[in-house]
Formats: sequence, C-alpha cells, structure tokens
Amino acid sequence: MSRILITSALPYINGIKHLGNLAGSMLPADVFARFKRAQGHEVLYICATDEHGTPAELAAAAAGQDVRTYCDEQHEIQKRAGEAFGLSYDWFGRSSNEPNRRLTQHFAKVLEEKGLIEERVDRMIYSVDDARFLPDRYVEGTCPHCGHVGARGDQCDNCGRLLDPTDLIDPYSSVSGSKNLEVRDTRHLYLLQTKVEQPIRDWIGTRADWQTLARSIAYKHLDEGLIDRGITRDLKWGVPVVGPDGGPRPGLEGKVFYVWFDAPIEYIGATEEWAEATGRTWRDWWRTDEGADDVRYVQFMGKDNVAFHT
Ligand code: B3M
Ligand code: ZN
Repeated sequence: MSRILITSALPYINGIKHLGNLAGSMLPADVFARFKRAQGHEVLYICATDEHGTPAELAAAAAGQDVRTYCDEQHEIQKRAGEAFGLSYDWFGRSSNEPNRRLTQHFAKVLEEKGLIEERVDRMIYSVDDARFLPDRYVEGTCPHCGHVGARGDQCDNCGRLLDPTDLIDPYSSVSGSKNLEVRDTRHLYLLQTKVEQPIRDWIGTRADWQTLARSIAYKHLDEGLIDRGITRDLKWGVPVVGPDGGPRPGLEGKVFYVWFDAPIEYIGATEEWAEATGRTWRDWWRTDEGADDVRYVQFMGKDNVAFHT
C-alpha cells in the first residue's frame, strides 16, 4: 500500500460553460483515484477553482457582478456540478482562499531571496479611454506569428504561442474596444527563468516517471529558450504583492500576482484547506522533509498547461 497524491488542473472560475476541464483532466484523475483506492492505496485527490486573473474579472464584469460575489457563486456551481458528476475528489478548494494567498507570497519571497525575482520597469499598454493598464486578455489584436485576428495579449488561441501584449499588431482594448492606446512605463516583478533553464533541464532528466509527451513538451519550451517573465499585473483581484512587513510594497502598490503564478501553488493551498477542514496535516503530503518522501504525486492536465506546471 502506498500514498498517492492526485491533482487535476484547476478549472477557471468562469469555465463551467464548457466540459473541457471535466473530460480532459478531472474525469481521468477521478478514474485513476477510484482505481488506486480500490487497490487499497491511500489516495488524496485535490482540485480547486482557479479564480484570479483577467478571465475572472472580465467574466464578472460581463455578468454585472463584483468579482468576489461572482466567484462565490461560480465556485458553488462548479462544486455542485462536480458532485453531480460523481467526481471523488477529497477536496475542491479555491485559489482565492487564505492558504494560497499566504503560500504565494511566501514562494515569491523565497524566490526573491534566492535572486530569482527582480523588479523591472516595464513598458506596458495603457488605455487612455479606460484610464488603466491593459494586462493579458484586456488587450486583443492580430497575432504576430500566424496573423490570427482576435488573439489575446497573453496567448494566441490559433497557434498556441505565448505572447506579450506589446507583440500584438493593431491592438485594441477588450474592455471598451478603444484603439487609443499608449505604451507607458510601470514597475513589475519578473521571474528570472533564464537563470534556471539548465537546472530545470537537469531536473526533468531525473523524472523517469514522467510521460514521454509531457517531457517532450517541456524540452520543446526549453529548446525554444525560456524568457524572464513578468509575474505581476495591474488588477484589483488576485494575491496582492506585499513588502517585507506584509503591507503594500513601495513602487508596486495595487499590483497582484499573475494568475499563473498563484494557480499551481493552489494545489498545495487546497491541501491545506482540506487539512484545516478535516483535522489532518498537509505537510506530510507535500514536504519530503516532513513525511512526504513516500508520496507518489500524479498530475492530470491539458497539454498547454505543461509549461506552467514544469
Ligand atoms: N485554469 C487552465 C485550464 O483550465 C488553468 C489550469 C490551472 S492548473 C494550476 O486549462
Ligand atoms: Zn498565432
């Protein structure tokens, strides 16, 4: 008998309108969890809603709700849908809950102490008519790689390439449609991925248990070359960037972490939610120095999630 930790990709809070997550990640994870339990193994299957970022803000705005109320409602709907489908997760958490906020700020602090995060002054798209910066999906335009019209600022849905909003040709605000955009200076935190390219490559080489496809996708990203990536955004909804005293960080007031920075951390955060609710402990599922050395961890996700999880 062994201990098996299972996670499936966290569905976006606005994702109930399609069953892609359920069929792609949650259903296979559920089958695997049931099979391993039936074999007598100790299984912990964790999932959660992925609640931050521009998708949540834009969907809440479209629904005419404040984003907290929208997420509260949508979380309940998704939780009930999962139960109605008979998904057997042990916990269905929320990335907007306190454990994830604390852990995300903790990870950022440790990464910065290790010299892997730095502040940079960035040139970002500012919408004069909307009186705000336009991160990620708040700006749309034509993909510079494949010419797709309506590509989002963070990714082209047609060719799958990750984008920077300033790469877009003929950009416009997805809030107002305005083309009255300027590029302005603003301060952001960057994750220095270029510094960890070789350690990540070496580490993947040690993961004999990875599926061939996952490994080849990860190597493909490394072969293309990693870039240092901005991990903060000008949004109201998200995990706030804080200074050493836990208050607003000078120069980065009002910024939050990018949703893809906090979302994978929620696998751990949701385990902490489960532990609090059930009187169990979470560290012995995650920390090899605190009892998790015998845990086998199996992740279920879609192909385009591999880069972020690696
Ligand atoms: N919400 C993308 C997706 O639903 C994203 C996954 C997060 S897993 C940490 O495919
Ligand atoms: Zn494209």
